Amino acid sequence: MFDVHFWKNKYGRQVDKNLKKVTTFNKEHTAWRSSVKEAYLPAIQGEIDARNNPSDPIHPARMMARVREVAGDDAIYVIDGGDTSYFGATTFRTTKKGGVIGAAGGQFGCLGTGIPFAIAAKAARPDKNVVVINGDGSFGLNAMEFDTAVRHDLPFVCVINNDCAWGMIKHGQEMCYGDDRVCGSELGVVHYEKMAEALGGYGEFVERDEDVAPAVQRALASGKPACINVITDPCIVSLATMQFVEGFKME
Ligand SMILES: Cc1ncc(C[n+]2csc(CCOP(=O)(O)OP(=O)(O)O)c2C)c(N)n1
Ligand SMILES: [Mg+2]
Repeated sequence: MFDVHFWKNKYGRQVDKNLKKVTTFNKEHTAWRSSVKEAYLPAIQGEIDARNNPSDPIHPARMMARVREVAGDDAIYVIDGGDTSYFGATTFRTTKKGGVIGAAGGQFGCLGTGIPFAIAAKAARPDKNVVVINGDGSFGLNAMEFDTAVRHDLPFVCVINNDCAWGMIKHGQEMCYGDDRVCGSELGVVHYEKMAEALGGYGEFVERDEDVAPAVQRALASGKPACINVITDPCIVSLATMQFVEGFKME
């Protein structure tokens, strides 16, 4: 039988010691972070270019950059989705602690937490603009909470990065099994913004690059819980998905 006490005595103390070393001595990560950034630059150069140039269909990195331009670095951003989380995490910055909030359970964790977290953020900080970036799939998990937000007058803007799919899963299927063997991961064009409108919120459907920023502006000005449903390029695969899929291959 596995003896917990024996395990704790034999290995536990060493783990404690190592953790202490890490937390006590390794607080300065600047050099390490710069070397990682440098190493990644060739891989993310395309995304950096995409942010700065209009695209048709809209590149998700471009869509996020436009949202950031409008909402600014003083807003509270909440991120929810698969590939969407990657593009959100690489785009949004904040000047304050807690200004960019990821999924419950950490990055790429539990889908569906975006809208509830946005409602909580607005309740806690009514003076702030709160923007949630949602994948279209993850939006569906707690979209009914628009009703809660309307009832309690807690306005936030939900921008959907709508790639018409459970993108991270679909791209994984394509890479592992082939483009013709995608299963259960396509969602199609759905007018989620109409659901927000029907519940008393504000909604807009966006397909063109130049319409993203004005739509987000109107949503912020509406003073209502808002859903800006942006159709983005379904062929873009995030670096996170590529790394996951490659990492899981056992060869
Ligand atoms: C509650 C929950 N269910 C399932 C998953 C597995 N999962 C990870 S990413 C993903 C697809 C997410 O799709 P979407 O929200 O549209 O984001 P996209 O990847 O398309 O940007 C799924 C199903 C999860 N992380 N959490
Ligand atoms: Mg999606």
